[in-house]
Amino acid sequence: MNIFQKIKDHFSPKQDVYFEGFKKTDERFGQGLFKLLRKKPNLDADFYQELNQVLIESDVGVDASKQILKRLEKDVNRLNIKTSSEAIEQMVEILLEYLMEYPVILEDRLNIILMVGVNGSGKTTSSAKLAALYKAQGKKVMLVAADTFRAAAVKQLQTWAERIDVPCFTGKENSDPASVVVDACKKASQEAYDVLIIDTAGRLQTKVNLMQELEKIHRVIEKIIGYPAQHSFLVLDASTGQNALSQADAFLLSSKINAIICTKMDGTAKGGVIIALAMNQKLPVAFVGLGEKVDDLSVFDKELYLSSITQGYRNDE
Ligand SMILES: Nc1nc2c(ncn2[C@@H]2O[C@H](COP(=O)(O)OP(=O)(O)OP(=O)(O)O)[C@@H](O)[C@H]2O)c(=O)[nH]1
Ligand SMILES: [Mg+2]
Repeated sequence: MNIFQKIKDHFSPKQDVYFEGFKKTDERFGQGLFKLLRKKPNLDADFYQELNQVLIESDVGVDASKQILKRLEKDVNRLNIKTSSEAIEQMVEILLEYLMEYPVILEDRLNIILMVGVNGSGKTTSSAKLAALYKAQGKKVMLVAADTFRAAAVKQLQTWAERIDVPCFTGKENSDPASVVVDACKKASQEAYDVLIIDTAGRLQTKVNLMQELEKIHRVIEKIIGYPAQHSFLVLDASTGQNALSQADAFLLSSKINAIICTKMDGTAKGGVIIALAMNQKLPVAFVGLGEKVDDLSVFDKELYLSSITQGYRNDE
């Protein structure tokens, strides 16, 4: 079956939300592929050069683009591919292979989700969106304001918590974030919560002491509840493009990260950064932020992602 048919037939109730959220990336990627096919129906050296351009313009990045093209040229020979349209199909097959999902499986005990990332990446908003998602699944959820540096940060999470009707655990202003986490873990264990979502302060990946603080948070969680936090999510703002890759490198070096939450997809054409993160950092994506509203956080679905960013190509098939 044609890869485009395969990703089109992959049913998901989130299709409309994805198509709308990834519209800007599609304008670069999908429409870029469409123009490329028109211009270069024959498979020659120029085709690869221009395909490279489309990938780079969509923020797939230089290294990942190079890897994709190298693999594509091999496949073209191996599969005796003759036309540009077949080559584009094969490239989408390759992307599907490289992309990684992260299905969050909740355990039958307290589940701890830790949200980390640089300032303004979308940690607080995504924490609230996640809380709403698990609440809707019937889980007993609590938010934890471990961003104790700014009173406004605590207030922001509390406001969200009230809106979605989920309890929010807070500590004293300027108290040690790890001590707030300790108290929250104790309460969550005693009161049989299913999910604890810990919102942490934004931290520059270059600040050693702030990165050590994350380690301390991990340590106290394990000490109090007897096992490590199950899910540690690095929240990355997709509109920072290639900068998101260096953030990921630094966080991976000094902290445990299971997967990414890639936010603000709706406002950027740089959605190809997900491909770069999968290929360079081998990081799966758990959720994507597709807007500012509470239900604008969706589980990452790689077929649907590829389908969304190739609308401009497929619509004119
Ligand atoms: N359009 C859009 N905006 C988003 C998304 N996620 C977050 N935002 C916006 O990004 C801004 C920053 O979000 P926050 O959740 O406060 O970011 P943060 O990481 O908690 O920031 P700090 O706590 O200051 O480090 C807010 O205005 C959010 O509404 C998204 O997926 N799409
Ligand atoms: Mg915040």
